[in-house]
Amino acid sequence: EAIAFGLDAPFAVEYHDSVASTNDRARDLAAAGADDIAVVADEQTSGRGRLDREWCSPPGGIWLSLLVRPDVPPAHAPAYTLAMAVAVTQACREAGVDARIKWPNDVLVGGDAPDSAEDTERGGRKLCGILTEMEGEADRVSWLAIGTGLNANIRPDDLPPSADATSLLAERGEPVDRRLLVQRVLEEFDDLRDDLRGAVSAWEEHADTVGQRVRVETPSGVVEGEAIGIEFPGALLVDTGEETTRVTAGDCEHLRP
Ligand code: BTX
Repeated sequence: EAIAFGLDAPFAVEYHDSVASTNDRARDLAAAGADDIAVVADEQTSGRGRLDREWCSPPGGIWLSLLVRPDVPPAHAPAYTLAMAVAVTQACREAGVDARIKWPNDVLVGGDAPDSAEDTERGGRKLCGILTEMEGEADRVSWLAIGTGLNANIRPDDLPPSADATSLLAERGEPVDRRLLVQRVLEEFDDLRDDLRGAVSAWEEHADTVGQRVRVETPSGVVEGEAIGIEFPGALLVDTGEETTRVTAGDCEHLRP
């Protein structure tokens, strides 16, 4: 199946067989003045995660960066990451995979669902990660590149062994139609971006994090407690037992009771 052709999506789509990073390509397009365009690649040769981590991007994935120029302050950017996580989760569920979101930017399978017997030691298998980059002034975003790495038709052997990763292929036992999936993700995102507060509520419905005991490594230290909610545009509220802390960035681990 090819992801290149016949897409009927609410965004222009630029397709690459192989590219260093779709986020880098989106940055270049932003510098050239482009707007509302999705860059999709079959393979990335230097895919990036957060904090300069490597993102393994073999052929068969959906490596997607969506360039948008919303008229919002930079502080609202996290809501776009959450909206993308919701869009991906819904599209994966339509493809028959019971995906859940872990704050802020991971889409997982298994592990934290209350009735899940598997992965009890591991906290879920990572299906997708999102890296949003932006440029802007103090009061207004110039552009946002929402980079989404979805392990679609990737064999388990081709995923990083240490990362508890999974793919739609591994979960379903058969490949997905990537073209349709890209289209559904873009359609869902297009709906959600017009109602970001609604997107943040939808996020809460699809997320496992709220209600869990969590340990979050933030840039200013570790926060541990019960995740009690999410607050627009994307802060996690953690009840530490002494106070409610708003966490805006960090790596979150769900703790077992
Ligand atoms: P993250 O920093 O939350 O996660 C990165 C970590 O995830 C890695 O350190 C590794 O342990 C694990 N990992 C690496 N590759 C995979 C994979 N394919 N599946 C599951 N786990 C993996 C998450 O960063 C954000 C990733 C965004 C990727 C997209 S792809 C399109 C766009 N272009 C680009 O270069 N990055 C984004």
